[in-house]
Amino acid sequence: MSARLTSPDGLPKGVRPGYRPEDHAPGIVHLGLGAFHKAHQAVYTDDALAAEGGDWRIIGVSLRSTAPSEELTPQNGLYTIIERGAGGSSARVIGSIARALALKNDRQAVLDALLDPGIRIVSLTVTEKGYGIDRATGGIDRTHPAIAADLAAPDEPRGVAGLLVWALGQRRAAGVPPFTVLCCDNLPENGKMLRGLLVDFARHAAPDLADHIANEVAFPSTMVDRITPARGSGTLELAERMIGLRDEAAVETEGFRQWVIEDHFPTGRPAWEAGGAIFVSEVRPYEDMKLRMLNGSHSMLAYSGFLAGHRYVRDVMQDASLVTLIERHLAAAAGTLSPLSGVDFGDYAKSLLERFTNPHLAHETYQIAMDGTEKLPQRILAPAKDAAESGQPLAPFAFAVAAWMRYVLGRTDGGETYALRDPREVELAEHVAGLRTAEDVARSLLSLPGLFPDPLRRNADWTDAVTSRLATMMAQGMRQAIDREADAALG
Ligand code: CS2
Repeated sequence: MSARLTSPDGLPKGVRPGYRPEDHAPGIVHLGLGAFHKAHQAVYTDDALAAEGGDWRIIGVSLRSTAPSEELTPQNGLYTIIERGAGGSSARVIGSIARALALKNDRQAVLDALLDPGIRIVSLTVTEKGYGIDRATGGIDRTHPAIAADLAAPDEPRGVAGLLVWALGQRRAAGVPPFTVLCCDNLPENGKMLRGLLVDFARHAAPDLADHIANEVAFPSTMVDRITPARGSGTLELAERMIGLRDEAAVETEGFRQWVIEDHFPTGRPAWEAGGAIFVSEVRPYEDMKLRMLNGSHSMLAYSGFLAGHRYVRDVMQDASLVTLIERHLAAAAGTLSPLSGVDFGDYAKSLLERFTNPHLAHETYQIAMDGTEKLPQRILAPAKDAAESGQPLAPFAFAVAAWMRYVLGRTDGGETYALRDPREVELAEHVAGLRTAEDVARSLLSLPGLFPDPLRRNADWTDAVTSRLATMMAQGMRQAIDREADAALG
């Protein structure tokens, strides 16, 4: 068995970080130390450190799991990133993570890090459901478990809002400037959203802080992109073959990466442009493009592809009818966007089809299907509403929603059951329990509180388009429904 990765010494140039990690102090706390962060922001930070130096290493924190810190700590934060493209694979070791902590085990160290004046940015990838946001009001969702717990005990925070508001309050009391809060989750206007959440949380938990957070803390929005599957069974063996050392924390990802950021960092930032990050004054158009085109078609293909028996996205891309529907979806989503200077949505769609086809990426449809109630609003329902308002085709979005509703029934056409993995899974199951017809299922799910925008719910064209597709899926099976829909699309 090979020795374990613990130091960059001895690694070939090009594989080891282009700087001495121990020469750089931490400047960032990152909440949500998952594969995506390791494949995205940590890589950009690695590039920035190599190009410009600075005290910008990352203290990574997992809020729930202890696995990331157990994997990374014995390796001094080092791990391999394996980029897998059609043209081959490459590996490099990332040195930007200075420490890996788990809130459960290292609570005091996490709190100390958040108060450290050297920490100038707190970034986050906690998934859409991690925030506890009420999408209707933009404020806190009091039924969210972490929000409820943190409101009850604001001085012993454990969720995102509780931790950040507590830390910003302590920093203000100690005369330490606030950190910049950088949301890196797939949510529209994610900086603005997080600001609204924290201000509302503060109003309830620490009212004298609400204005301070609203006026003195920077919340730049960002669009993040890199397709990063959950680690597969072969990742660690592959890493060992590629770098000659054992690495329990290796990540596989695609070659492509993109990061568009609003340049508002009053407390400084790493030179992320060294890794290719783009700084703009207005991120919203990029976010809409990515959420509606990439993530929207991802969700559509995940529900329909999973129920048609496709385990991976790359398998979906071998299904001619589904490719037709993905192309149609991309065009419909593009039709809802305002023009973006320098970007051709047709070229963007082509690049997405290529990325989805990557034969070396084992990205499970079941992984993308997770958390539908958190993902549909920005990916499918917002563009559907815009399409309805401007008289553009509703069919692509109605097909995606019908596939999600079919998925919510919890069993395949062959009768196999699966877990929904959605924060509202209990409520979803209750909503469809005992219902037999597509009309009843569609009516019941369309009435879920806070999910479908009212103008869509009241739009008979929309409800009919969803219901008729769900009826085909339920009566004839997903295979038939996909083929019929693709035939109609080709018209
Ligand atoms: C995917 C995203 O799991 C999902 O819902 O759509 O994680 C997607 O792979 C990333 O946003 C790509 O940047």
